Amino acid sequence: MKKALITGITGQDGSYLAEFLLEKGYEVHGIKRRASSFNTQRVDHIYEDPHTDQARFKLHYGDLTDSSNLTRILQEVQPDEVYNLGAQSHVAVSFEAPEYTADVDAMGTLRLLEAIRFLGMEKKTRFYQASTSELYGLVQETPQTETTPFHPRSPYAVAKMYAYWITVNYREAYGMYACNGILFNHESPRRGETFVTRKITRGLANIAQGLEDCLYMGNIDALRDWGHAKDYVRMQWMMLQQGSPEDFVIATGVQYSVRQFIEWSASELGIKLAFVGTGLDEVATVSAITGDNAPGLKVGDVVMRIDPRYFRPAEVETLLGDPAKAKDKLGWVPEITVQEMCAEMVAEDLKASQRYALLKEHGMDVPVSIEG
Ligand code: NDP
Ligand code: GDR
Repeated sequence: MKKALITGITGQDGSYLAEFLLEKGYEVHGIKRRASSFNTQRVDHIYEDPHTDQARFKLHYGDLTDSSNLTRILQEVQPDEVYNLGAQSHVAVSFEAPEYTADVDAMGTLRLLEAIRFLGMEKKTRFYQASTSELYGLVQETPQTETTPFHPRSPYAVAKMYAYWITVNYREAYGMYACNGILFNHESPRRGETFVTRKITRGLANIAQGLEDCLYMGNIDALRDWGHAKDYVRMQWMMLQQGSPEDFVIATGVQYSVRQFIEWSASELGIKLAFVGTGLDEVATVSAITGDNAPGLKVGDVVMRIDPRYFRPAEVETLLGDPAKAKDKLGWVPEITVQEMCAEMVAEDLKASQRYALLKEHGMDVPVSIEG
């Protein structure tokens, strides 16, 4: 039975990858951080009682800032494959906490690679690094491929650039099977609540149910190439099954704006929006309501305003990936479109909002605030 170790198993990708690998028959080990409250919601459904001998899903306490801990876990687990998905992954937050972001995202990757080498596992253990389209930042060519030059635009992207190159370096210097997946934005109902897609689907669902008044957004003209996390974790695994290690761009090859994502999400809720004004004064108002998913709204209500607090000190305006290499060499193509993904996310968030609305009706407090 193959063994995999996943850092960031409690995150969006970690949870889908763990499911995927369990289905493939792997024993899956994950590193979770100690927190003062439960932080395993995304993997609770695949939790197995560790007291039984058959358990194939195992969690270990750890942190990418702690090399002795990483070394001990690697020695204990002896994984065939390591997926380094753990990171301070929020671009805007990286401007607030740049040093911590570098420690986890850059140095954390080095700590893992060095621990594999130190333990003499560099010929046995394959390594996947969660690299990112943020490396392209101020883009030098469109669409972006494996050879497009990098120009990172945030402390997050700069830290990820170190992680990218140290992965390449360990491959070249020590013959490690180590590769980078340069993944473009990917989302799902499990996406963190402060990333833009989930902020929109969750926020609009709450507004439709009368739980909140308005969605406050930053740069809604930003363009992204969005895919579904389920499609992207499949590719993470495929990259580690080849004859030799290589880096791949994973993207859909289609680009939309944040504004379009807002329109689709509203439309899934049976709301038509009109965008009025420009710049900081732009708002989105309800121009029509069809169906009964928006009892909290009427025509003319303002559901979105611009708040400059969500602007970034340096923005990545546009990203569009070319996944041709992944298709040609690995036969990978994304199966879920961004519109299907948006519909799935809205449906899930609407269910939660409807439950909260019911609780509120009965006098209970509900968690609806959105920052991010
Ligand atoms: P999430 O933010 O959902 O998950 C990040 C994971 O990393 C969580 O499990 C988190 O733990 C863990 N983590 C954070 N800090 C530490 C630390 N100090 N030590 C150990 N673990 C830590 O990210 P995604 O699942 O969306 O992304 C997975 C990876 O892919 C990340 O590295 C991200 O930067 C990268 N990436 C993501 C893309 C995307 O569009 N989703 C695109 C390209 C790259 P906790 O749950 O306790 O917070
Ligand atoms: P990104 O994702 O920065 O691309 O990083 P995010 O969803 O946070 O932003 C996408 C774009 O939307 C704009 N935006 C807003 N973003 C947020 N979060 N909140 C807002 O209110 C808002 N308004 C507009 C942003 O400015 C940006 O242009 C994600 C993360 O998952 C990274 O870890 C990963 O590496 C990259 O995707 C690829």
